[in-house]
Amino acid sequence: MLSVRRVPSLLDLSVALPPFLVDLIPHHLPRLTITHPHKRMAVRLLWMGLALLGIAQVQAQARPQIPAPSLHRVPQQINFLPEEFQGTWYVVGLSGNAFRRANDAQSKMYTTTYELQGDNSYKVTSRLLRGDRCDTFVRTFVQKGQPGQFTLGNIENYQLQDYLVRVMRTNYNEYALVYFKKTVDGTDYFKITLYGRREDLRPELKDGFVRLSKSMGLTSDNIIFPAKVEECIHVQA
Ligand code: DBH
Repeated sequence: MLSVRRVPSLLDLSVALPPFLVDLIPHHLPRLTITHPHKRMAVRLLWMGLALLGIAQVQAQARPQIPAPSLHRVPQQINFLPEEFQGTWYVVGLSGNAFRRANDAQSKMYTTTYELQGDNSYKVTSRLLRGDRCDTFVRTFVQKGQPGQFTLGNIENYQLQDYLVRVMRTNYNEYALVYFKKTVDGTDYFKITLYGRREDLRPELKDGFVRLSKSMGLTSDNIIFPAKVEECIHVQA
């Protein structure tokens, strides 16, 4: 008798649960008349536990499920040549623990241009088509640690606790693989970009990028090949 009253109110809570949990909850259970007080309490605790699990799950989905790899597992290009790396790169591939193919399927190719400054930092300009407008985004990469590794200049102007860029592999005139890690509210987000000097790259290079991404714990669902665009992104030398 009591259970018929109370359990439905707990069930109402389950409206906020993700569908898979709602499906798991046996809706006929409240109809069973559990008369023993201890058993009623146990059932109530079970409902509450399920509700809390659901809330935890919803929160967890906002954060990346795949942790950033330990830095000693991230390769670094030896004898990095800052002058040679300059110029414009097309973002041919993009992977990371915040990317989902389902959500980012419409993502468009953009370019990032590296220009060495007097103090050896790079002025880094990204050019992209957003909606029907051209956007540019400028920041500074300052060398940190070995050549080919950088952090963000003026990081205090961004809502970031940490930012790291590491050129993993490049032949300078064709492709580059670059690792990025940012820390926001104590959470590490990482991404790998496959840069090309042109909008197209050899399939072997794309395959290598996919293998590298998977070796860092990512799945096919975290790997995107942005669609080619012609507007906004080309830069004359
Ligand atoms: O630079 C970034 O925006 C970035 C870096 C690391 C990013 O979007 C990400 C990981 O998801």
